[in-house]
Amino acid sequence: MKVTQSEFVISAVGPDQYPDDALPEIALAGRSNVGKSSLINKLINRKNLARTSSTPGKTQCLNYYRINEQLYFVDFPGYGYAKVSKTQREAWGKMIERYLLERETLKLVLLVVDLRHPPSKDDEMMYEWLKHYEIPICVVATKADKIPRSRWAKHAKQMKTSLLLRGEDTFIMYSSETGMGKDELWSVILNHSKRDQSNEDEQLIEELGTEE
Ligand SMILES: Nc1nc2c(ncn2[C@@H]2O[C@H](COP(=O)(O)OP(=O)(O)O)[C@@H](O)[C@H]2O)c(=O)[nH]1
Ligand SMILES: [Mg+2]
Repeated sequence: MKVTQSEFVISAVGPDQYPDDALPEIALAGRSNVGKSSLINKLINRKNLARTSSTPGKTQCLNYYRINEQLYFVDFPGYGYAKVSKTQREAWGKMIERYLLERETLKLVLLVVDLRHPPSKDDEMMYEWLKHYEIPICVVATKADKIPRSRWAKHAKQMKTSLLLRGEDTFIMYSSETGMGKDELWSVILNHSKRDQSNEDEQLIEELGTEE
């Protein structure tokens, strides 16, 4: 994927601020500090567009990045940050839940986890939540460069087993340092952003047809 244009659009606090141009959206969920911003930067070859956060957990917004006038990356606020109050946590949950339930342009969630460690309880809950809503998921296990190649397979297996990863969901080992997994991830993203579009077009044509 050749990224010729990428820009930060908005830190949205609610639905009325989400873009309304109906481009496909790829959301990123994961623990604070897991490497979501770095993942986006590596994908689009920008050093610092998605700022690698200095104060994790602080942002309670959905950060929108538009890529090639073709799709959006939507960076969720990281979960599992200890210093966040219960009220903030609940507000986070409500915003994310509403987005996941109502956002028609959402095509795929990248669940970003740390390949070095087993998934956290929050990772497991997020995965089950997404399954419950029948949202397509790609699990991206990042920071692969931080463990030796000889242990990749073992860590991957442990991650998949602990998450109870279903066969329909892709699992990708990734590194924002080396670019490992980047091409594979782009192909999953593009595949999902195109998916349903033709179905939706057909549906629209059908609906228009019945109106006459
Ligand atoms: N070695 C290595 N470090 C990473 C990788 N991804 C992120 N990091 C580091 O992990 C820290 C948190 O990354 P960031 O992207 O800000 O995480 P976010 O809070 O999920 O957005 C930063 O210091 C990054 O440089 C990776 O793939 N490899
Ligand atoms: Mg970040």
